[in-house]
Amino acid sequence: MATAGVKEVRTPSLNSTSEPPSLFDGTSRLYISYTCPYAQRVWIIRNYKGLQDKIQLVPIDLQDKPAWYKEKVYPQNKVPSLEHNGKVLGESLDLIKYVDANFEGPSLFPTDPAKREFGEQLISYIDKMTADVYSTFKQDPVQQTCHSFDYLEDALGKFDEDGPFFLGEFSWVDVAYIPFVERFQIVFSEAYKHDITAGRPKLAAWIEELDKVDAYKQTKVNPQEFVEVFKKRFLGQQ
Ligand SMILES: N[C@@H](CCC(=O)N[C@@H](CS)C(=O)NCC(=O)O)C(=O)O
Repeated sequence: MATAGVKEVRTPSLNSTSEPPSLFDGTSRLYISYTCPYAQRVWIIRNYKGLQDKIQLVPIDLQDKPAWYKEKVYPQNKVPSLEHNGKVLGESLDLIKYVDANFEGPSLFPTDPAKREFGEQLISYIDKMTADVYSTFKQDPVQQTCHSFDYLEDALGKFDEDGPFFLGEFSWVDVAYIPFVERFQIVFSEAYKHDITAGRPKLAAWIEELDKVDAYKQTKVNPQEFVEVFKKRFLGQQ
């Protein structure tokens, strides 16, 4: 098992010139991209459960994808996908549940029914929250995203007596949100000179605590690389 604190070496992404791995040979593989927030969710879970030796990471270059990925691995042609027991499964939120249920290691789903219910409620909001934030980028993001970040600040108050995470303890809800909040924090700071945690002490503390979780730390996006991708994709700059 990779030791906590030791940085996992990031192997180069596979592109259109790369050979496929020996598919369906019994190895479990998680296909990701180093910049994809959806893939990052499953990567964090894999690390947190200590599955570095059980689930091999296969990084894909999304700008120059290998044809075999769509043809032989995952016809939807997106990351993440997980090759396990002769099948390939996708969709990051489903994969979080699948890895939690089908592999060894600590569970990220609390047993307390009130926490389970609140967790589902927070997850049901996540696609709207991220879409709302992305939709403001060509307008006035600092003003227009206040309610989205305030929602997170309020949510972090619900179980704060148990800890700084959404359900008190670290859970799948934190894993689902942090890749997006990480990117928003970078973009707001770099492109709009705005700190999304200003006036939001719980959000600030949440990010600070997550930064201490090695399973997450290992997966963080390279900020410069992400800003470049963001400018091209969301602001139409070359
Ligand atoms: N709903 C999917 C979304 C996955 C997704 O959109 N992944 C993006 C990368 S972040 C992708 O693979 N897009 C295809 C491409 O860029 O070619 C999930 O939660 O897993």
